[in-house]
Amino acid sequence: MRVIGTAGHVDHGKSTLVTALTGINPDRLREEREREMTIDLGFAWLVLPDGEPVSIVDVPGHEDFIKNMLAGVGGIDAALLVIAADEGVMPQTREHVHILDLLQVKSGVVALTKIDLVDDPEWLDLVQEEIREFLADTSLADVPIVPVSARSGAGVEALLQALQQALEQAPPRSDRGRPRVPIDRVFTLAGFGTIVTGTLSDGTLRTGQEVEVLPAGARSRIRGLQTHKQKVDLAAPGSRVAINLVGLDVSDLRRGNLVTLPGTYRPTQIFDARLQLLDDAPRPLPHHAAVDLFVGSLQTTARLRLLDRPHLDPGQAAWVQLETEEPVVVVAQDRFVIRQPSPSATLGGGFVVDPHPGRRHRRSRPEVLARLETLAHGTPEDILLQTLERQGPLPAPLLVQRSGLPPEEAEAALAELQQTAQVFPLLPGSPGGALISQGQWNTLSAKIESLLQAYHAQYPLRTGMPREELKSRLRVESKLYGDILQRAVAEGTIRAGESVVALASHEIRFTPEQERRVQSLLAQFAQNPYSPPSVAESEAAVGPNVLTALIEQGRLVRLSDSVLMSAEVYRTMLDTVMERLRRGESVTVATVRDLFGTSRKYALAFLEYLDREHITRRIGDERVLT
Ligand SMILES: Nc1nc2c(ncn2[C@@H]2O[C@H](COP(=O)(O)OP(=O)(O)OP(=O)(O)O)[C@@H](O)[C@H]2O)c(=O)[nH]1
Ligand SMILES: [Mg+2]
Repeated sequence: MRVIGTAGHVDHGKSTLVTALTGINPDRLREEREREMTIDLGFAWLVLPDGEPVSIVDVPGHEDFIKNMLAGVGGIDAALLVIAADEGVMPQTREHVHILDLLQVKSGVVALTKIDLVDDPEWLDLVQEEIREFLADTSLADVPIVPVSARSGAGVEALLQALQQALEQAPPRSDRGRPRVPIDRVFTLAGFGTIVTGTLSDGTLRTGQEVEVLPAGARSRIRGLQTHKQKVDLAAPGSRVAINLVGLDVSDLRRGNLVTLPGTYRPTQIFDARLQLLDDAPRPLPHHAAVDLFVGSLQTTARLRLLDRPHLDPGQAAWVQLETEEPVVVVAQDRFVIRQPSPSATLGGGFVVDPHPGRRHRRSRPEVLARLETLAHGTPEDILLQTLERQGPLPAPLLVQRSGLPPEEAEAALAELQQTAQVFPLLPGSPGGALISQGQWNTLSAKIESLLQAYHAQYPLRTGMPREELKSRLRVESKLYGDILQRAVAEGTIRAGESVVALASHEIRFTPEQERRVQSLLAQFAQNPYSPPSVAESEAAVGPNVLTALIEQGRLVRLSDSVLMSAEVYRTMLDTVMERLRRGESVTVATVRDLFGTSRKYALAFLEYLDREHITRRIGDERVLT
């Protein structure tokens, strides 16, 4: 699952464009509709041309609400930067792009909107040039610019295609078995109780699971889960989720809190980080400056300790420690933004290097700085896992090579990862084959499960999803696909036949009315074993879908376009005919007709079916065993 976040100057048409794309007005507050201005985050969703559902977080453009914008962009995969063609790049266009750059959002699309207001094509060219130039030094340097009008609908299709491509380029959402949902909304719903919403990352959540809300550590249980207003039992990383929490009051919860599994994360009030100050930050930062810190959906104030210099100039980067006023939950490599409260301005941002240094570091200590330098790149284990996650299952030698680590170091780290089962052979018991990480496998098997679940819900009368369809939905390499299925079968989650794949728990269930018709049809087959109802008659009796299900279940055998037979009769005929063939006797259409007192048409369909199944071979009028 993926999330797109809007960005851009006030009144440039973000919410209107989201409505045009999704049919959902993200401005849900009365005050927003009255003032025609977004104040807080809005949420919408759509299905891309390729069938993938995606969420959209719509942010306010007005600078007074920049804090709400920051609470929304934390978990996005791609940006939809909206720039009005009649105005071009404006102050919050710049500020939002700086924030996306600090958060290293590299995928996205510029929607050059309101083109219906611009008659002059030269003006449009000029604005595009201005945008290109402005984006050149940012993480969004190479994103496409798509001219659109939410009013006329021009360009909306092209925009959808561009968003789809942008998401294909976004790094994968991984399942590290450590789910976390930074809460961005808390409310009560009559009949349900307390609901929180947010973007799930780093793991999956299931209905019924015990959870913990940090930093307070309050325990609760997931009574219900929803994605895009649909009830789900399992939510995958990247999903927008609404969680119905048991036994917690709205007053126990607020934006910035984190929902996770008990004991998974530990809050901290001091962490080490790499900090970059923006080129146009208004002033150098002194040691111990007070700043507003934004990480996940959380905002708090923090003191900034400069570890390697007396003050930090605009455009410079430094090793720092942040001491936060409130406990925060952060993970190494998490991105954050800092701002000065007044006059309001974004100063810079960076990433977490050590979430739990435990205490203040002495400043200007080479050994401290060297350790931070190493940690910033990640341990060899981290690097191997990242390589696997980006490049898919790989055999050990390729993984070692592509990690870019010294071979001995990589091999030792890989041994450690295998020892602790964080990495294992994709195909159980084949150590020379491709290796996969636990996280990657979790992601993959959850995806298989949810695709099959959706398929079974849509086609309850089919035995399963065609193998090829599942393969293309999973987007895995052909040579790995068989191994992936084999592993899922071994784990007991799915059944894989020659042509279809199904959840192990899937059963075809008829409605009582369908069941009644099935029984009546099967009774007709039993009464007239050798002149049974035709395909057309059976279809008329139970409907084409139920008939297909009966054939897929093996209760009826389809001998030809028009001839059906009950499975028991087919077995009996086959046994009798096989006995003759084994004795070396040949069998003709007339033999079968006379043996079973059936018609010629029926006997012919039976023998031709055996030929197609490669049980018999035809020589002249006779059949022999193949
Ligand atoms: N002519 C024209 N007007 C548009 C278009 N898109 C939006 N508008 C108008 O521009 C105004 C602002 O649109 P919004 O969608 O509220 O802008 P926004 O970017 O969401 O604004 P904030 O959320 O407050 O930052 C509204 O009056 C819209 O009707 C467009 O494509 N063409
Ligand atoms: Mg808006």
